[in-house]
Amino acid sequence: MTFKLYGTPGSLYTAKARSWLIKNGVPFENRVAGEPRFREEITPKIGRWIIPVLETSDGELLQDGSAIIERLEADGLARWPTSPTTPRHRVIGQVFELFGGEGLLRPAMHYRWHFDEANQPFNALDFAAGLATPGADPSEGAAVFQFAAQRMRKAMATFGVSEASIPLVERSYEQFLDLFDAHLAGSPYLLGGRPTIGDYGLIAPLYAHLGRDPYPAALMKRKAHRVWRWVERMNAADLDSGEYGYPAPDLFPDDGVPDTLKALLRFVAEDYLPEVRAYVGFANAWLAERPDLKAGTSGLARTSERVIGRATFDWRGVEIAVGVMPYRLWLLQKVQDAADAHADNTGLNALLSETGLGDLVALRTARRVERVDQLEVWGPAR
Ligand SMILES: N[C@@H](CCC(=O)N[C@@H](CS)C(=O)NCC(=O)O)C(=O)O
Repeated sequence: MTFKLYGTPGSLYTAKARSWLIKNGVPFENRVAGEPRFREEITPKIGRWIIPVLETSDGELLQDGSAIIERLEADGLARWPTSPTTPRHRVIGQVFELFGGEGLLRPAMHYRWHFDEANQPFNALDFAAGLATPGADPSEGAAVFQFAAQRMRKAMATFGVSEASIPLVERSYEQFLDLFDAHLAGSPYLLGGRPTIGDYGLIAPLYAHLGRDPYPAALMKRKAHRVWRWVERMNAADLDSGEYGYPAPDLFPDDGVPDTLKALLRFVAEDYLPEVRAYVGFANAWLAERPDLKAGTSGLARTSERVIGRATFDWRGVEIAVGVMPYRLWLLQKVQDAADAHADNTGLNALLSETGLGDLVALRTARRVERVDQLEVWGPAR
């Protein structure tokens, strides 16, 4: 079976699904969202313009990186298990799926859209390559880039990038690079000798924006060679861990968590937990105002809408506002489901309290988010 992966070369979320397909040796074709077929046939079926979309050889469509990975793994296509099964590793995997896809959006947007001299010539061509009709006149590519760039610069504010937060975004990202680089001194992947779901979450921003756009790619190469190598590794078909002596594809023994990984978890607590608190609080207030919202609906007017409102909170001493997306709550639920899967969570609870991440498991929405027909909807009241 050959899959078709619709996306763009520089798309953050496409990078996650692509990396999984490559690493697991699953044959697929990289297709671009600029294909007329994507706009005309696929988008209406999905209900909104969104990438990535995976098409199976019998025409089934799957949208969403996390759903694609889960489904292909359930179909037996994983070369190595993607989701760890021990309590601590399982939760850590989900924490980094959430943090990678959603928590690194501030640096991903800032470093793509604020360094025009270095980035713009590359991105103009790169956006055209992914979004214009294949073979079209360059003027179509230029128009497509103008349109996308305008939207994305505007969208940047909904991720909390502002004049006041920019210096903090840079400081926090450099701190993340230092911590991840230090962790990778001991193992080629987040949890040891092979990639797991946390690596696939992290690769989304670290490949597509931060490891590939000219300005941040140079920064990563200069400041965090091991992270840059990990980005390369995550797009290689083998384990690509020669400099570690090509260790066996095993996770840290005994559900173990090295100190360098604890330091990364502490970073997530400091950097992202305030945002999680804000959006869970916002969602619960929003749900409380809509007691009659029917299960299976989103409460939004159009299927293309993804944001239920804006939550404001203090981030590293600056007030920022972010869009509240049920999709993020769905990924947060995955962390919580992972924690709920084990009867004995003694070791996990100790780790969460030691790293300040307890609230990530404790903070829940009054209703679950479900994905039905590729869209996020609210489940019944708990
Ligand atoms: N969580 C979704 C998010 C997908 C997503 O937001 N993709 C971006 C591109 S990287 C997109 O399609 N945005 C819609 C737009 O630009 O209108 C997934 O992993 O599939």
